[in-house]
Amino acid sequence: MNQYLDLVRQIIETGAWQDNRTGVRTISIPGAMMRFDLREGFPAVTTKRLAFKSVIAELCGFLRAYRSAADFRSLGCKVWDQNANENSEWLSNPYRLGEDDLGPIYGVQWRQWPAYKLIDARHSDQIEDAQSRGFRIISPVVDDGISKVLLYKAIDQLKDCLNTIMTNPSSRRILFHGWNCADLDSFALPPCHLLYQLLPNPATKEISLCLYIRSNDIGLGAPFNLAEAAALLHLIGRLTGYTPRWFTYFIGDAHIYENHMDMLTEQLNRQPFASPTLRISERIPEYSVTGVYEPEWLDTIEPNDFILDDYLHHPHITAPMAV
Ligand code: DHF
Ligand code: TMP
Repeated sequence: MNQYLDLVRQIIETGAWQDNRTGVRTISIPGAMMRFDLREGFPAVTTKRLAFKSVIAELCGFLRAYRSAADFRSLGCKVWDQNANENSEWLSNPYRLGEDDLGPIYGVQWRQWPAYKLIDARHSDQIEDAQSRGFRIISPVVDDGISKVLLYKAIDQLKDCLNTIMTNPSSRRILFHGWNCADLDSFALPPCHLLYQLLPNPATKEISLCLYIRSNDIGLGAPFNLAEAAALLHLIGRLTGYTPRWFTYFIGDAHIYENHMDMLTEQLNRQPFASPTLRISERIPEYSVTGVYEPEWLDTIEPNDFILDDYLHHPHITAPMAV
């Protein structure tokens, strides 16, 4: 994890101090990248103890399309409590569905992206085509004097990605997105990690991931985001018969909050350990062994299905999250 410490150093040495909505200033750089060879280990920070259980619980919550802090807590992840209940802008947002609601964050978009089509009623071929792909007719409507049909479908982007890995692995279009423009008014926090592209190589049977994060809190957020995306890639590899290989992590605004400086300078003084390894429970069938494709495991995977082996780390340190 030297790359993480290099990024921390680069931000401190070359960044600019900036204000932001939280009132806690950051030192920031515009644009950064890290690239990990997952054959060499799992990207868990070792200069502090990563809250691995919490990371994995958050991932399982996303896979189940959870949208309330209470649901995340029920799996063992408390990191959404403050966003759900302490940001005054969100508390007065008309789309908030009461205490603990977060809006249709990550998992809702990953597994149930709300898709609508408004088709001219005379184009029955288009309507039939959409229906054959799972769109359901909601209602006939008159739009600008023209008779149309409104159709709806909740798109499972993630399962669609797995299906494409199985049927068309040379595709360069295997991605899922969190940035739903039409929903931006109804999130407790607009998506930070927002674009995941999967790159299977059918010749080597390796699968890689490119992740784009528009805004990244390097002290608290990045260790979670790195571990979570790598764990997801391991799960996808298990279900589709590929070995995780390259994990490339792109950041838009890479920043350190001013009240995280003590934590991070302490981490820079610590000598990193060798990376641990991630193991996924044997109860999750390995496609490359069974030859049976079971994407339904995405819905029932449990926090205990992810095990971190040989994790050597320095003592726990933490710092406040800016809300
Ligand atoms: N807001 C801000 N300002 N930064 C974030 O990283 C952030 N992340 C969110 C929601 N809002 C955010 C979701 N992810 C922690 C880690 C990840 C996370 C939110 C919070 C966190 O506080 N981590 C502590 C405690 C973890 C634990 O014990 O469960 C840590 O020390 O890692
Ligand atoms: P912003 O919406 O003003 O960019 O604030 C979001 C903050 O949360 C920002 O500091 C980035 C941080 N963040 C992460 O770094 N990773 C995450 O996964 C989440 C949810 C937030």
